[in-house]
Amino acid sequence: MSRTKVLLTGAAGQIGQVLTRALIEKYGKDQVVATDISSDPGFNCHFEKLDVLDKDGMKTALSNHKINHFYHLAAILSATGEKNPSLAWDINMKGLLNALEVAVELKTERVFFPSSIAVFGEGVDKDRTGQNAVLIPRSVYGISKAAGENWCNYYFEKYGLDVRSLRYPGVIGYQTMPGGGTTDYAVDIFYAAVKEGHYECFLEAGARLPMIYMDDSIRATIELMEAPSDRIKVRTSYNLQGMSFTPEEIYQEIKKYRPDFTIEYAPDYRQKIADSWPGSLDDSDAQKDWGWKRAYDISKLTKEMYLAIQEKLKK
Ligand code: AKB
Repeated sequence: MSRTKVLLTGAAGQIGQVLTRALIEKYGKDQVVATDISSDPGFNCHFEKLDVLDKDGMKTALSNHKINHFYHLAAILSATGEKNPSLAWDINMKGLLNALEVAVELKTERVFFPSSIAVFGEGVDKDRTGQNAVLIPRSVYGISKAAGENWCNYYFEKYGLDVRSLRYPGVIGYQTMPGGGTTDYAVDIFYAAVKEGHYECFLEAGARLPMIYMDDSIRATIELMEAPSDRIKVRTSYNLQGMSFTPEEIYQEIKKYRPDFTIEYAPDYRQKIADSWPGSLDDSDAQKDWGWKRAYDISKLTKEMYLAIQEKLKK
């Protein structure tokens, strides 16, 4: 096999920035090409502006740099998607189809597609939602991700494209800010705790959702992409679980570091999206097939997040 050379779309996003840096660390800066529609956030690898709706531009970038691992991350998330459904559909669907078509044309070895807990909606057990549970999403974002997973499976079956995917829970990290998601509160709350000592939460106190620490999500992504092809049995998308908590539970954890921290609940339109999502996922297929194992629980996450943000805001 040739040396791994990766290209990412959406590299300036919440996960993209951290994943790009992790891939540079793993493969070396000359082996990574970061692309995004917005400008370079300061990577020390090659960066190109790329709109995922520009199929020719995508093809040129992948072919010029002789890419064999393609991480197609660019997407509009759940909350923004509800405000602008047609934009979410175009970026999430057309962007993915461009990526899959180009990967087939160029015989790209491996493709990564990020899916989400948002693919689930009606008719599932909220607790430990299964790998093969029914997909009746209630958000535009969820509809696009459920369709996207099926397109991935189709390209695998029809063209043998080695495409791999994870259903990400809400990703929580101190390095980057999320944007336009329903789980964003779980990052915002830490900044509010450190800066103001008060947080107004846009979800209800009891809105339990699956979450994952950034380190775990990056490790899962790279482990999935590095696994031998015959270990990948699911070609739609793997359930991935880190931990589950409610706003009130994470608030109580943060109070251990800042006892005077206060919270008030002012649920908005995002509560309806959260209501449609599972409270936890059963990720035993990921564990069994390619060895997934989470490293962070709520207390370890809270400690690292709080201390890292405190340090960051001192500078
Ligand atoms: C969102 O809240 O939209 C995302 C997700 C769970 O996919 N973080």
